[in-house]
Amino acid sequence: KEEHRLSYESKLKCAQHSVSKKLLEIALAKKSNLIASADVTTTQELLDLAEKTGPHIIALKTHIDIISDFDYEKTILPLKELALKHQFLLMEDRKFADIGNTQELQFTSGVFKITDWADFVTSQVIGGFESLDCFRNVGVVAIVGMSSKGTLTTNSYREEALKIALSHPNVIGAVSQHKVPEDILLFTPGVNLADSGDGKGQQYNTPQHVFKTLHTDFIIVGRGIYKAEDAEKAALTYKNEGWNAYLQSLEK
Ligand code: 5BU
Repeated sequence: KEEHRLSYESKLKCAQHSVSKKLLEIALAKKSNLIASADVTTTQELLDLAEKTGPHIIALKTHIDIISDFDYEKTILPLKELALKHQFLLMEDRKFADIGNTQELQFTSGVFKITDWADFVTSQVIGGFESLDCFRNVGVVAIVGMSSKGTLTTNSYREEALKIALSHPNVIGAVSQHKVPEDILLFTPGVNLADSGDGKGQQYNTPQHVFKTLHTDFIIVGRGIYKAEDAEKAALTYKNEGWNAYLQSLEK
């Protein structure tokens, strides 16, 4: 028999980490489980997307190192203002993958100073349990499984990665294309309503599919939104699709 999934309300009751709590509170307040992935390459496009999608999303996912004209004052300060205005969190998809000391430097130094503005970050767990100790002031989403064709995140890798994710106090969730235990939040990229792939290895599923089969908590949508003619309308569509799919997954 199919197991029930837990609702956001019940996950909120047992949430330990302040970032998990915030995410779940925003999800319930906005009736949204949508994270927009801002894979754009200029500050203007980033801020435009944040302004348009802001009311409909729980978080904006950045790859801050692809912004060609990055400038802390001109890029981050207005982005933080938009996050406050529209009540969404900032998720930097840095995918750290080194020893703890180097990750700590990448997290705190350089031009991006991720530690100063990101609410949560993604990290590989390939460096082992202690490599995640440096992310003290943010939440970590551990990369457990990837969405791309031929990924090396096999069953046995995912099992070991999950052990680290479940036991580390800085970890709030996992990125995966497979089910994870209910005590960790599941973030699923590779979501698109129109395409099944991008010709570069990405593999897409629909919101319906990921909520029903993976019991995902949050969907991550990039090109489905920022490449759309009307990004705001697309965000609203994914928000509604995601929320309805979540409600249906509660009934099963
Ligand atoms: P897309 O345009 O919706 O394909 O963008 C997906 C985003 O999610 C993009 O920023 C990727 O870096 C990110 N991603 C992913 O697609 N698949 C994964 O397994 C992981 C991250 Br981990």
